[in-house]
Amino acid sequence: MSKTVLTLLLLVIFSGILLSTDFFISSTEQPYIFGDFNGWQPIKMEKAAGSWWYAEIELKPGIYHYYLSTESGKRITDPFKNHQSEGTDILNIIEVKNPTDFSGISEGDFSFKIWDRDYFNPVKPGEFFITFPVVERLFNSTFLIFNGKKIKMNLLRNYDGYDYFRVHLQDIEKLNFYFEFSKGDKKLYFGANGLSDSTVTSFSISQEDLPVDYFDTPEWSKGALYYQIFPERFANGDPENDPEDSQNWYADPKNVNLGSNGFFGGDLQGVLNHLDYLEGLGIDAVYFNPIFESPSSHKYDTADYLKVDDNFGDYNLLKKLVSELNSMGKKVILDGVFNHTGDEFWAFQDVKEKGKESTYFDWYFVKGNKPRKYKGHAMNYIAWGGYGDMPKLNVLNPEVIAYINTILEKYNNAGIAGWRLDVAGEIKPEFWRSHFRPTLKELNKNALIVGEIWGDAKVYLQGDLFDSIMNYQFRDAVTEYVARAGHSARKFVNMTDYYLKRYPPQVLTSLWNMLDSHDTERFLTTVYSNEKLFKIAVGLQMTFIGSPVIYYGDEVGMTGGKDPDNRRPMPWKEELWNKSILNYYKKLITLRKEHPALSRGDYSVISTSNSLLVYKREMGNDVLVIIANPGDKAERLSGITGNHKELLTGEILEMEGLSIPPESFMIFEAANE
Ligand SMILES: [Ca+2]
Ligand SMILES: [Ca+2]
Repeated sequence: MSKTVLTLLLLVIFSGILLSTDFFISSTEQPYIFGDFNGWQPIKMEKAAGSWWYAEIELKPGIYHYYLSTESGKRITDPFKNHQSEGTDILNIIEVKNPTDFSGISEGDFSFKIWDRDYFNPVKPGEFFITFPVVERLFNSTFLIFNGKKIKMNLLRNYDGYDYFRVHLQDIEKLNFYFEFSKGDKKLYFGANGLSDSTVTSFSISQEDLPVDYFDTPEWSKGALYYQIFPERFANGDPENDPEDSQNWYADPKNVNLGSNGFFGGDLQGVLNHLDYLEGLGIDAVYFNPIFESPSSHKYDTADYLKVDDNFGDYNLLKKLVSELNSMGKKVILDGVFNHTGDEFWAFQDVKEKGKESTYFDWYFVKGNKPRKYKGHAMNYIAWGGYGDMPKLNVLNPEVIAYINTILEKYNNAGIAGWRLDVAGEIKPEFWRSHFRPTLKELNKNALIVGEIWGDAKVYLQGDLFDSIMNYQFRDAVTEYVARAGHSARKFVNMTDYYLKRYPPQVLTSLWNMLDSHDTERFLTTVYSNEKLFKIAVGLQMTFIGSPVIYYGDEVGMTGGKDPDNRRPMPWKEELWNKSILNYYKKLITLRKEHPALSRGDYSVISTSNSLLVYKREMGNDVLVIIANPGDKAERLSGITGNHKELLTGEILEMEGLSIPPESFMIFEAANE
């Protein structure tokens, strides 16, 4: 094919293509774009944060004229694009170029949007992450030209056809930047006027008025270590308040009722009696499953939110417990069950009795005049999971909002540090965004909000809903890698990269990394009580980026299948403890305290090979190399040389060609000279 024919062919192809073109302006009123690309018909711009608006318009290559105007007819000049005088008015001009003009590169190869947190991510004044995704292998390197200085962007990871370049800007005063890259001997730029090979306009915006809001998680939550307590089963400190028919704490789990109507007498005094134990473990925070008045053992069917369950204690005892934990430097997180109440909750009782005549009728979703008796019949009201004893609460009802505010205030006064939100994805985001979050953060700006989200939580972690989530995706990755026969290190990396790449970087150390919970089988059971594999999983949990959550009793080797077998009473006879597991936990927790890299450092993968996983945690001079091999064959280490100290055993080892035994886990730091 001759060059002319090829050019002609390309022109035919490209003259038909549409290129996404971005418009981005600041205005106090809703702006519209009027252009010759659609016969001057108004195009409504979308709201970003602050005073910023944006629009993405698909245009064929060519030169276009346009202007911006508000509803009241006020003309605005787009400061980022070229413009010319048109009599007394200003017209903007934009040239949408053929990809052939840029060695085949087009704006479609980039997806940087300044109004999207994925790319432009303000953490706090002076601190920003900027991420620039480019179609993979297009450029070897990308630079950020920032306030006139050239900064090389790190290739963070390659994922799904894109290379992700990122910079973390700290202590900066002025935001003024564009991107630069080279293709052959050609230099290209990407700025507020799009892609160009000549003049580039910087993204120049003030830190007081950004197109994306600042968002950071509470400082204390970054890398914090949690202990999850299911109060009915942790410790019985007061036999006086035991429910009737409480069962023997040490009875064979096979012969007792662990379910929602089975009781053992655990309570808050039990936790108070074991504060030394929690201190000895070295945890930073306690997450309690629900503690409010409820007829069940799990208490997810609340009868009264303003009352601590009488079998657990009372409000004053809670206050005492929280205050003792706080004085030990430990935070307390409560379980917030706001999707539904229990059917014994007074408002629902009133609706059941009076039907439509009840003041609280609109607190629920009842079809017809009265909630129909549910046992043995179909329900006529919405309930969680179809369980009639958990009627769904109408959280957007202003009276319900006011009631929930009193709950937040009461427990904030007790000194708690935040809430874990039950089935958070089933509640309209509007409730979290406009009511729950602002109210709680107003009471305590350092309060932590953790959603129970099992899958991809990206939309919940954009700054307007939650600070963290129960990170079951971490558990899934560990299960796949450690517990399943494939033991693929690459799969572990892919599964964790999937969310690490998608979530804002500032939430990553605050994610609740769990191996198990009151809703899953215990991890020791998942690995068929293989202690070596369990220790690898715990090792990953304690060294991976995020906040480990220990489900009560895992640390002494408790086993248990799915709910409710995972809720057995915690043994307090030390002869029933697996001391090897407990000491291992303590050793790892000590290392977390000694090495800030483990709790708050950056995470990067060094290598994966079959079952061998090697990754790094790094914070300043604190650099640790973590190595796992859950496979049943030894694997040879490559790419790391020199003497390193293994921190679990204290051994000094030469890393080059080191054989990593099957079913092993190691943490190295470079040995001192
Ligand atoms: Ca008790
Ligand atoms: Ca009770």
